[in-house]
Amino acid sequence: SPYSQSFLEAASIMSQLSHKHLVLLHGVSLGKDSVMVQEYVRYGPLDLYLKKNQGEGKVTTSWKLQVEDKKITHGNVSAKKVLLTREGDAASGSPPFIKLNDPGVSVTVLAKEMLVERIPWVAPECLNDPKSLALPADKWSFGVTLWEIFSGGNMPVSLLEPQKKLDFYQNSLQLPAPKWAELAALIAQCMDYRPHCRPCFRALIRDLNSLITSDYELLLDLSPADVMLRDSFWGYEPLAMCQDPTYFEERHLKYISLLGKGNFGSVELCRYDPLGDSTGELVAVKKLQQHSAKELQDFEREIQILHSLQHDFIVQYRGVCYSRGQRGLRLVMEYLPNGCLRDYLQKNEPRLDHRALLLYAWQIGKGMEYLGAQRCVHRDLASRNILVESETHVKIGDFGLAKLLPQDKDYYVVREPGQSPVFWYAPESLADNVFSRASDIWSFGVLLYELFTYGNKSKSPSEEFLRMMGTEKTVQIICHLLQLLKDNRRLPAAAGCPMEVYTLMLSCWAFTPGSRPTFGELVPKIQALRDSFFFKPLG
Ligand code: 953
Repeated sequence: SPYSQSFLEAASIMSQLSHKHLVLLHGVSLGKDSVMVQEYVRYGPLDLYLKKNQGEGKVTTSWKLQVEDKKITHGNVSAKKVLLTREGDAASGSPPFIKLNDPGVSVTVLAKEMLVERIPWVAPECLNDPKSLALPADKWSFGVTLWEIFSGGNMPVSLLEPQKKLDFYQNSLQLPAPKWAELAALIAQCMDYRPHCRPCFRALIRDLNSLITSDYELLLDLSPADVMLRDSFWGYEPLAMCQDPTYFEERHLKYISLLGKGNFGSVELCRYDPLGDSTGELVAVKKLQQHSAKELQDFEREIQILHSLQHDFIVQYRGVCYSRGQRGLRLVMEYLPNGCLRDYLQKNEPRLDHRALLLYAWQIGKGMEYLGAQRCVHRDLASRNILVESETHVKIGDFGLAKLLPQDKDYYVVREPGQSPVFWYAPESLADNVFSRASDIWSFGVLLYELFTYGNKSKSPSEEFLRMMGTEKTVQIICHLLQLLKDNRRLPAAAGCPMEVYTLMLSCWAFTPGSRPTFGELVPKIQALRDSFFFKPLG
């Protein structure tokens, strides 16, 4: 494959080179998984090292690229590819020592989306024509790497979504200039959009050396005040973005376990660990199972919808991860350690009284009332899509089928029927694929039923309805279900379910959408019922 060929080329280049500032290649091992055997470099990638030691005022001394003489292009210069051999020590005056790592897969064979991912390190001219990779491209990357090092291993542009990254180059933008004028000038010279205008490495090294001798002492002992000054140099905005990411880098998302899997997506527990020391926080990451254009577009809408929502009873959007282009789009959410409500009800039935169930119903109702006010229809309200934050707090946890209502209509007609189990569907959804806030109310009634059966599998809506039907094929099931509902058959009252609660369910299951209550009307009724149960023992 072009990747393994590129890998061998990188190895071949590294094997021809020997320099104290280049990582030494011991050899390669070829096979199913080819590996390069390199010297061990103690402190690892410079960008992570800088981030870990942010605010401590450690500053690296100059580092030199002397491949120019050999007319070899590296093609992937960045702080990630710089390894730290020795830390600097201000007290003894010994400077840090770094080595440039192998370039990895060459930009000349990478897919366009991977190139976009490498913005701003990849030179603008290589984006349109990767074959134009030459020494000037390394000079650009060198400028970006300088900026990266002096900003403490941060690179705000790398966290932008792909289109914004492209816009950055299209508009010939520059990184925020540091206030240290000489350094700013050096970076600006390297990051010239005209490749032939970038200075040669000899001149760069000369300029860097003069910078080091002029300000090195001063920079080695940054007081806290200096650190604040340095941070304000770089403009607070882009750096604040790195500290509070809504764009998650794939390489820092460490997979821990699978939380759930559906027809369209799966949700994984990950640790977002940018420092690589397991101190990062746990997050829930949703990704697609399939990657057709339609699914991708729906997923992008789902992300937009969740991003726009903020409510106590709706799972919190944390950000997105764009890895390996579009295929790797992921939705990052807060992690709720108690999982989905259906399983939680099954496990904790003995501890959960009717007041607890009505509290969940009230919270979901509040969340749905808010959702409706945003003109959003959920379309898949069921206990499997509710997450448990704590024994007294639940959240609507998934918006995979959610739609925003058009301005001129209060309903939505979908082309794909039966995307979620039909036993939660209102009759108009079964008959005509019509979804509305009133059809969400129907599903809420079924969810209430699930609550009061404690998620019991043998009493689940599917089992109950199928018992009323016998064995049939999907299309027949839908027709039969619709007929049952027309005949005014409904799910039964669960054993021990209070009559008032069952009455509430039945009101949600009014055949005509207009006859069902709204969430605004339902929520106070649930509250009143809950209050009335205060003094009643478990029935
Ligand atoms: Cl709630 C939910 C809906 C859909 C999916 C799917 F199909 F995309 F994988 C998964 C989930 C889900 N999220 C589960 C589950 N058991 O299906 C568990 C979670 C979960 C657990 C903890 N925190 C968060 N989500 N945010």
